[in-house]
Amino acid sequence: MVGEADAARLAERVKSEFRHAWHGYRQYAWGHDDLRPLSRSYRDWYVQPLLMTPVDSLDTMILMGLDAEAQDARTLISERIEFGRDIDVSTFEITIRLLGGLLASYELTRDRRLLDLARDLGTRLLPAFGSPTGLPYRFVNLRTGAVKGPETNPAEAGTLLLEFGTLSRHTKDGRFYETAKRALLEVYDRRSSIGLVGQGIHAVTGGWTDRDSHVSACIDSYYEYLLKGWVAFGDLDCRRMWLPSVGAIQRYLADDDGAELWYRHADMLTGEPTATVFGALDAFFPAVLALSGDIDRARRLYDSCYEMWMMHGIEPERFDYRTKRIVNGAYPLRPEVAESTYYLYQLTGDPRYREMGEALFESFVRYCRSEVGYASLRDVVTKEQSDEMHSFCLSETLKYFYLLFAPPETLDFRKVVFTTEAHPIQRWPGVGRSDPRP
Ligand code: DMJ
Repeated sequence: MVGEADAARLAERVKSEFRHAWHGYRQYAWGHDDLRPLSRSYRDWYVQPLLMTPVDSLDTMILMGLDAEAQDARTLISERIEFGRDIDVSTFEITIRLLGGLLASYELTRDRRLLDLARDLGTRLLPAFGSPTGLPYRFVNLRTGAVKGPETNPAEAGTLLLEFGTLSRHTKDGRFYETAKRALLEVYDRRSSIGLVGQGIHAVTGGWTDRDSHVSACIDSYYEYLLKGWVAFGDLDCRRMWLPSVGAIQRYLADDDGAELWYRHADMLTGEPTATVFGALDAFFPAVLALSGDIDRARRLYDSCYEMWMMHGIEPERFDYRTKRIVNGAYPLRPEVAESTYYLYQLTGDPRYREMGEALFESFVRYCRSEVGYASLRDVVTKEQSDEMHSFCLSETLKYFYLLFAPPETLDFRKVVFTTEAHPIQRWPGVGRSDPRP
């Protein structure tokens, strides 16, 4: 049983592990995107760094009350960040990590410099949506607005509304909301006659390029934003799209034998099952189900995810839940199980989620902590580490572990919605726009 004193101790422990990860970045990767923890060096995503780790993790520092670290990061961001670069960036990744990070930190600090940066970045991302369908290209040049990568997927095309909507809120410029909302509608309108989407779609033709349907990579956060667009903005179009979508998921993708609940892969046109593969990314779904009010399925799927984690003491990227064999054994410090633990604790108050969260956190530290920062695992069976610390380790994984144990006044769960990158944004109910398409 994790009592209040234990919870306070665990919150402090998570905070000190965050500090360990951040100080690794501070010492060996300062001014760059990511820390390489084993070689004690850095990785930049593009030819010029965009400060991925500091921007993505600033709100975690603020929530943890790490004032000196947060101040340091804010100074670095305002002095060094420059978005007008001749680089082709990922529309999706830059939106969820940088735009979301800047906006959540702006809401927590009211530092206008962060909002000005967000407005500049959002404006530079807008040309990505200039396809004939309104679906965004995967890449956009931040200086020229040139686009490339028409072959996209529901997750990359449909996980932009919380960030762009929040930018509209603070700039009073409705273009951001409308553009991202249109992209979401365009994905939904191309669903199959049985209500499923595939994992590949072409932004120019609007045709599907891959019919594999599931709740995993390339689709996952599209569903998340249908629900969260409704919760965050009271957007009734999002509600109209979420309800039948989750109905189709339950009908064709849920694999429920009465004992265990999992979600499989199926053909989007026929619903025919194609694979019994589940993975670390899919573990976001208990959180989404819980937020939607489906606590029973959320609890049962969470138990499956916990079993997946405990099989080897840490979760594999993908495994076959029928044969229990690993399909991809890497662990890149993903947050989804911690996220679902936090949601279920918030929404049920059941102390078992803190107990399970403690076990998850202890194994996360045992296997992934390195002398400098945190390291991904190449293989969850051998526990061999690899030289990567993704920014979501600080922005998401450690944030969700912290919030699971932190006192309630740290953040009011019911007043915010977390973006897919765990950036808490204030709810803005009633803004709900109608379909912005001509
Ligand atoms: C994060 O960038 C986001 O959570 C995204 O939605 C999925 N992948 C990573 C974390 O696993």
